[in-house]
Parts: sequence; C-alpha cells; structure tokens
Amino acid sequence: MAAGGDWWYLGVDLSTQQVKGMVIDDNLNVIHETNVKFDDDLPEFGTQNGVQVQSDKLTITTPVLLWVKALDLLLERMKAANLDFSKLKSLSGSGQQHGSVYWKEGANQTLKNMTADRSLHQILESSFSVKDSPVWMDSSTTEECRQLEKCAGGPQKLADITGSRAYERFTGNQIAKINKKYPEEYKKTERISLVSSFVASIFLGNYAAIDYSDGSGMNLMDIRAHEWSQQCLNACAPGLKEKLGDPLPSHSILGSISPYFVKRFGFSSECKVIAFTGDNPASLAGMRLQQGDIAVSLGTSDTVFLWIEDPRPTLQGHIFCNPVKSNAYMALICFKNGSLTRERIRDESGSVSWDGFTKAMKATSPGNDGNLGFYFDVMEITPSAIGVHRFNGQNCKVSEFSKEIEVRAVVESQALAKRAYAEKLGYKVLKGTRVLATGGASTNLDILQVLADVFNAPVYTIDTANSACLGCAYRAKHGLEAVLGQSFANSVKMAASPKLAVNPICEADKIYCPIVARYQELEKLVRNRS
Ligand code: XUL
Repeated sequence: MAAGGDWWYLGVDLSTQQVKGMVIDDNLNVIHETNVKFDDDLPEFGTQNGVQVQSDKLTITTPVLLWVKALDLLLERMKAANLDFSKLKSLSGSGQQHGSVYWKEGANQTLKNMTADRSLHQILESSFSVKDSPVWMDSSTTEECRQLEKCAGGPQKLADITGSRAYERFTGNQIAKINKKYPEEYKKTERISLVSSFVASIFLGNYAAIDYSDGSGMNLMDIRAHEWSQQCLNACAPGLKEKLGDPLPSHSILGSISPYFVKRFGFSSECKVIAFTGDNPASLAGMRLQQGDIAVSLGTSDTVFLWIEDPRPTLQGHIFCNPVKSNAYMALICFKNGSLTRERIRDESGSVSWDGFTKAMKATSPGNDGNLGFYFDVMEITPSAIGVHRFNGQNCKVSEFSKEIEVRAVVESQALAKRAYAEKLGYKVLKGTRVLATGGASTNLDILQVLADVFNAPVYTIDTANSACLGCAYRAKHGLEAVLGQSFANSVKMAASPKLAVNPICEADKIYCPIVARYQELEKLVRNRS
C-alpha cells in the first residue's frame, strides 16, 4: 500500500477504435498511458475502425466480447509496464456515447463471483443476450425515432424533456429496435448498460448505475428532474425501468473495486470506482472547460461542446447534464464524418502522410477561391445528409476538385459546420473566446489554423490529445473529494493550463464570415430533412 499523500488515479476511455488507460498522480501529472487498438490488437473480431457495418449499411455494431478482451489486454499491458496498481486510490472512465450492452439473466451473479485465475473474456463469455452491441454510428432506427417523437407529442416536446429530439443513435431508439427485432433476447436481458456503465460494472463486479451526463444521450431521461421519463420508457420497450436501474450523479462513488482486480493485478481493496460517463462529457472535464470557451474534439466523430447554465433544447444539437457541476448543462453537436473522412481525402489525394496533406493545403489559400464542399461519406448526423457535394465560386455544382482544393475544402467545410451549428445554438464568438481543441487531429497545426480562422479566435490545446481519458483520471480524484464538498474546478486547479497553438490570421473574419453564411445556404440544397 502506498504511503500517505502519494496516491494515483486511473482513467479509462473505451472509444470507437481503441481503449486507453491513463494514470495521474496527486499533482495531476500523467505518469502512465497505454492503449489497445481494436483492429490491430484483436484482429480475430474482424472489425474495421472498431466496428462492423451490417449489410443494410445502416446497422453498425461492435462485438461486446471484443471490448471485454480489450480490457483484459489493457490491464495486462499496464502490468507488463510494471504499473503499481496498489497506489491507485480511485478510478473512473468513459465510453463512446449512446452504445448499449445487454447483460443476460444471471450475469450479475457472474460479475459478483469473478475468480482471479481466469481472464474477463473467459468469465463473461456467455453473459450477454445480444452479442453485437449497437454503437453511436448506427442510423438504422428512423422508424423508432418517429414513433418516440409521436408518443412524446412531437420532436420539440421530446427535446424539452430529454434534451434532444429523437436521434437514430440514441439508446432508447436502439433498445426499441432490439425489443422489436429480437423479443426473446430482450426478455432474457437482466440489465442494459451504456458502454460507460458496462465498463464500470466490470471494475465494480456489480451492475453500475448510468450517470446523469451519459444518461442524457438516450432520449429517455428527464434532464431537469434527473430521472427516467416514464412516458419515454413506455414508448420504447416494456419493463425498461428495471433493466436500466436508477441513474446517479456523475461524481458518485459506486463502491470499491471488485476483489477480482485486487487478486489478479494487485489493486488496493480500497480503490474506489467513481461513476463512468460519456467520452464527450469526460473531455469537457479533461479540458477544464470554462463558460464562454468552445471545445472542439477532432476524433472518429468531431464534436463541439459548450458549458450551459440555462438549457434551452432545440431541434439541433443536444443538451446533456453537466458531468462536473450539478444543475449545470453542456450542449453538444456531433458530426459523424470526422477523422475517417479526413483520412480518406488524404489517401485519395495521393498523400501517404499528413505531411503530404499539409503540403496540398498550403498550395491553396484561406477561402479556397470560393470552392466549397460537403463531405458526408456516411449518413451525417448534423445535418441529416449523405454524399459528397462540391460547389465552385459561382455556387454551381461540380463533380471534381483538384487534389489541393479538395484537401482544403474538407478541412474548411468541417470547420464551417462547427461554427454555423454552434451559432444556431446561440453561441457567439466574442473578444476573448477561446477554442479548445482535442482529439487525434488536434496535433495537426494546419487543421487548427483553419479552425482558428473560421472562428476568428485563438485555438488552444492541452498536453494530451486524450482529453476524455485525462478527464476521467481527474474525475476519479474529484469523486473522492466531492463528498467533502469540493468543486471539480478546485480539485483540478493545479493542472497545467491549455497552451496557445495558433492565432487567427488578420483577415480571417473578412474571409470567413461571408463563407459561413454561404455554407448555410448551400447546405439547404444537400440536406435530407429540414
Ligand atoms: C456524441 C457521439 C459521439 C460518440 C463517439 O453524441 O455520438 O461523439 O460519443 O465516441
């Protein structure tokens, strides 16, 4: 056991393509990081970019046992790196949002009796009633969405209750589909977890509560009352309240770690498990977002999020409960075509590396000579649209751009969408606005430059691109201090401040202001739904 003040905290993030672990010390310094990449490290599951696209192209799943095996491997790698697990005072984590896990009858008994001589994968092999978990990229539940909106009295009414109109990837609609398509499997389901609370359940050795913040991404929770909306539950599937368990505040201490981890890896039996949350709420914590800042996460999905005190849900974007302050909220906008689309354009432009991409971008100038494109390789969430649509400076549709123009067009278009949709949610770029960037692509200064120019605001980054994982390590620490009345901001005040990465060019506003307006006009021509 570690002596006095010398404690560590673990954050775990299970995202679309990998699971990551990060350990910080009492001074909030990162002292260990490791990851497991699903496609490369677990090729036996045959996923591509962490998922399986089913034949209808709309149903997108990940085998739940892949996630279990990835956790085995992550912990083995930490052990192989000689991490002293006994120094961990608490842990927390996050998961890709909206995805769901279906535990079979009897699974909780299995969780409570895990024996340290077997891997998690061996123990939990037959604990799930649905083997392929629907994930956030799924867009197969349009029918269920319309049904839920009808039962709630319309899309705006549903948004007023749950923070969002019905979205295909939101868990309530996914559960409704499972119940309709696989009624026997649904009946045999003892508990439904989000990806976040599923991982928490494993560490706890018991079903873990869904936290308020990730629970807001289900179209099922009343975000003001912090409880399930019976009206929404009824519209989705029978007996759902029991299968979900009661939601809890995101900073809750769920209990001590399962004896399995004490025996197998040497965790302290006192190590506490703090409620897990969604990856975007966790990023908000990792970036220590302040009111007025705008955060942009550049990952498999690109997201924009804001700190909100007075929520006014609309038909665009989502309002979630705030993960670090009770009675505050966060707004989130999710763009499905993020890094995979950037990588496709990079590869097709003949650039094998980001260097080539950058070179192509430097051959064009801000504003791209009026050329503007929309790049929705898969059905986009914001807006609901699909396909690649290119327009020249005269607003005429064209079938091709040169590779240089194409590279700048994809980066500009993604940044323009972020500004346009943040403004639709009422956000105003003011003097002093900071754009905080995170996620894999936030290490690319040329992409950040376009972001700074389009927002006409400086872009800052934190030391790690893994803000979700860092946010969970921070939340692990704060969970223990919250019971003593400590605020999250106080718990993490010693953390290093974000660093200035790029400033906007002087003529940024003049160039991009009219393009944001033009983007919104042209977007109307490519949308599926108004
Ligand atoms: C947010 C969303 C995605 C996932 C990705 O609503 O669907 O950002 O959380 O992991």
